[in-house]
Amino acid sequence: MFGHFFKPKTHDAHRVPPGQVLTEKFPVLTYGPTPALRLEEVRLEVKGQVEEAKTFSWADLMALPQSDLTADFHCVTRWSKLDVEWRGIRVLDLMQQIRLKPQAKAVLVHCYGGYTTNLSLDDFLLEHNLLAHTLFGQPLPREHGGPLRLVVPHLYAWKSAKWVRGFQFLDREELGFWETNGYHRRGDPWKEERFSD
Ligand SMILES: Nc1nc2c(c(=O)[nH]1)N[C@H]1C(S)=C(S)[C@@H](COP(=O)(O)O)O[C@H]1N2
Ligand SMILES: [Mo]
Repeated sequence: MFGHFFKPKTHDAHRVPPGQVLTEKFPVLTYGPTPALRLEEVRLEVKGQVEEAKTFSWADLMALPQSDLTADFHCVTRWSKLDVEWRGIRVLDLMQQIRLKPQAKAVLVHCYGGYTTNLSLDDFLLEHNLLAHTLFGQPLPREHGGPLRLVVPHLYAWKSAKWVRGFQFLDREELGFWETNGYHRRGDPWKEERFSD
């Protein structure tokens, strides 16, 4: 379906989670239409269980520290891509701007186009999580979530929400789009958390 898959070289085998095959391409996996957004209209809204809700413009986001991330990408439909190179704003750097209420336990990620996905606060507040605007040194292509997507590399890629529009902090877990349609609430590829029981 996505061209040819291959088995990892021996030295990479430990990087491929169970049940996954490698691809050198970067397949596009989108449910529904692909939003077209101009940078001037992009907003990132942070709301819910926070002391003060905040909205970030593109300029606000670019003024935050910028970081690189090289990470493997694992789709639950069984393809993995090693060493994807992203650049953007670390979730932890964004969250320096936000004071969470003590009861915040989970986050529901909202996207332009209506897609949602859920994360526990523990899975969200990790150093490697990135709001990416650049892929392999180029502006993030629209089909891959440009201008701005979340990258959560330790979980299956459906958690890496494209065209992200906001973070809603919650005092208890609320499931997102795929999670209400049979996918696992967490999605750790190393534990093969593909589907809910
Ligand atoms: N907004 C949005 N984000 C999304 C999706 C989607 O349909 N809509 N698909 C998810 C799934 S299932 C995967 S595997 C990855 C795919 O990212 P890619 O298209 O850049 O490969 O995006 C995730 N993020
Ligand atoms: Mo996926």
